[in-house]
Amino acid sequence: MPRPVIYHIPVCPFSQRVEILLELKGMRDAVDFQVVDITLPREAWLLEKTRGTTALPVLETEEGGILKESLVIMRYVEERFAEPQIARNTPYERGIERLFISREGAFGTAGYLYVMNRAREKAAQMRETLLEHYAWLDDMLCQYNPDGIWLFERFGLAELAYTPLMMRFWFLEYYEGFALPQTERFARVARWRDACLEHTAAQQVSREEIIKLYYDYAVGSGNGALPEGRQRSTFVFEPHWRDRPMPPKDKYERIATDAELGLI
Ligand SMILES: N[C@@H](CCC(=O)N[C@@H](CS)C(=O)NCC(=O)O)C(=O)O
Repeated sequence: MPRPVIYHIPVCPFSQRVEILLELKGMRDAVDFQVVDITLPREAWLLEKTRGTTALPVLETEEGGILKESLVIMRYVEERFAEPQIARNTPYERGIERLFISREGAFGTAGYLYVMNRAREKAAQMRETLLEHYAWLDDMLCQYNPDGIWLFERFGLAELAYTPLMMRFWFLEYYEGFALPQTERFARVARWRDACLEHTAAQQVSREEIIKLYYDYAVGSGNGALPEGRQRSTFVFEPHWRDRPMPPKDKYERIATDAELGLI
C-alpha cells in the first residue's frame, strides 16, 4: 500500500511531533519515515522536492505533493487520518489550542539559543527569557484547566507541540544546570511538563540520547555543523550513541575531542 513519506532527521523534535500524533492515533505505520543524515549535505533529489530548502521534516503525499513545517504536517496527518480525532472538538477549544501552540517557535528558540550560548555572562538573561515562556504557559494552563494536568482533559495537540521541545531541554539541565524554580509561578506548568515527558505516546527519544547527540549544540554548533577542532559530529549514526560516554559538562571552558566523545 502506498503511504505518505516523511523525510526526517532522527532525534529532531519537529518530526517527533508527528510521530507522537500517529502514536496517539494508533497509526504509527500510516506514514513511512525515511531517515536523512544531518551530518551530510542534502542529496539533489531531496533538494529538488523541497525546492532548495534543507529543513526537515518534509512530507510527500502518495501523489508527490510536498508539505513542510511540522505544525502544517501535524494538521495534515490529523485531517487525513481523521479517526480517532486528537484536535479539540469545538471552534472555541480549537482556538485555545491554537493560541497555546502559537508560542512554540519562540519557546524553542529561547531554549536553543540558551544551550548554544558560549558567553557565560549572557546565560542568566537567557535563562530568564526561557522562564518567561514557561510562566506564560503556566498562566494559560491556570486559566483553562487550573486543577487538571493537561490543557484540556487529555494529552492533545497542545501537548504534542511542546513535549519534544521540553525533552530537548534536558540538554539545558545537563549543560546549564537549568531547572524550573519550585515556586507558585511555575507549579502548574511543572505538573504539565512532568506529565508530558512521561506520556506513553512520547517515548521516541531518551534523555541520554539527547544529551549525547546535542553536545555540539552545547558548544555552539547546530544542525550537524562541526565545532572547532573536530572531525566528527555528535549527530553521526556510528558509533551508536549508546556506546559513547556521557559528554563533559564544561561547555564554557573548552570543546571536547572526537576521542573523548567516543566518536572515533
Ligand atoms: N519550523 C520547522 C523547523 C524544522 C527544523 O529546524 N528542522 C531541523 C532538524 S531538528 C533541520 O532540518 N535542520 C537542518 C536544516 O535546517 O538544514 C518545523 O517545525 O518543521
